[in-house]
Amino acid sequence: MSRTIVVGAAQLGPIGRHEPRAAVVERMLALLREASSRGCELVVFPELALTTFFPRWYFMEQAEIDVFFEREMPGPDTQALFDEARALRIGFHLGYAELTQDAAGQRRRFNTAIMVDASGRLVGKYRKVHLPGHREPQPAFPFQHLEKRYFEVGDLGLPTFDAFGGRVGMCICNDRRWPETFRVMGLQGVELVALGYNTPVHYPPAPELDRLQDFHNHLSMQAGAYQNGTWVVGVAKAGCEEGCDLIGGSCIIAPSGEIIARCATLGDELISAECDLDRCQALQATLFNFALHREPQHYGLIVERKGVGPRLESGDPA
Ligand code: CDV
Repeated sequence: MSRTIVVGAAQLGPIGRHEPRAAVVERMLALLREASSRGCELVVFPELALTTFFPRWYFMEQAEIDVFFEREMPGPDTQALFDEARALRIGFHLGYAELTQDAAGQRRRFNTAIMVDASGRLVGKYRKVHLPGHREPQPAFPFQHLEKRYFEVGDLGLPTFDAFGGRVGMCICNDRRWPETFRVMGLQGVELVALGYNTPVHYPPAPELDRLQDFHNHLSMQAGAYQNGTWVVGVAKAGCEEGCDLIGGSCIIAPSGEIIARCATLGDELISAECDLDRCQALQATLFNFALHREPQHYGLIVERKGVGPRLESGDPA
């Protein structure tokens, strides 16, 4: 039986600070319908897809921050997305800011992504683990990146889910730069990783890297795909958003590490590709047969140490 799924990457152009959720959802519905006309079975939307990328501003009042968060999913504005996707028999991946509240009234905030299948069933949820940026405002920077202030580190690990006839995983934006992200999913036999991103062209702590933003985006995702023999679907929120330029370059990457479809604009744009999940075996069963070739007894530092420490003493090889 064929395990080929047609996947759409639904890049979004900029979203204004005061653009209503309902207007954004309308844009997403247009992409969803186009995906349907192309036979897509899964559509991937970006990180924090429903609003502008609000961590670029320092807000003093929690209430100002919370307007960007979803208290329920689906909620009043997102229900239409769920309804249309189910009617079109398309699954989707959606990034959003999640606000939870427990019985004691304790509130928690996460940078979250969900995967929903063609029947509207929630396949899985992921909360971003690698939060970039800073906790305190940086007055010298032209814009802020306050993810460390506004979100908690995700508490769900890096799980995978059986859906769409294969094993799927999720990560979010900065997660893609860390090989650990892909390897933890690779060790679960992941066959398709969906991820969204908001990546400014300008990186204030090291502006000499600005010219390489597109390169590093693809480098990270292509390496993650190849080294774990998995499909990767990376989707941007792109363009000039509230004066901040965000890279595009949304793409679908084969397990070989090759980009097989790529957005050409910085606006709302859908690309699609046929993803044969059986192609993962060409790497997962050979060069990257982990059970055969990994040597984890030599990888202890990866989990024992967080930052750089003293060098390892090796035995005298002579
Ligand atoms: N949203 C992000 O996680 N953005 C980071 C930027 C700040 C470097 C990224 O890794 O693309």
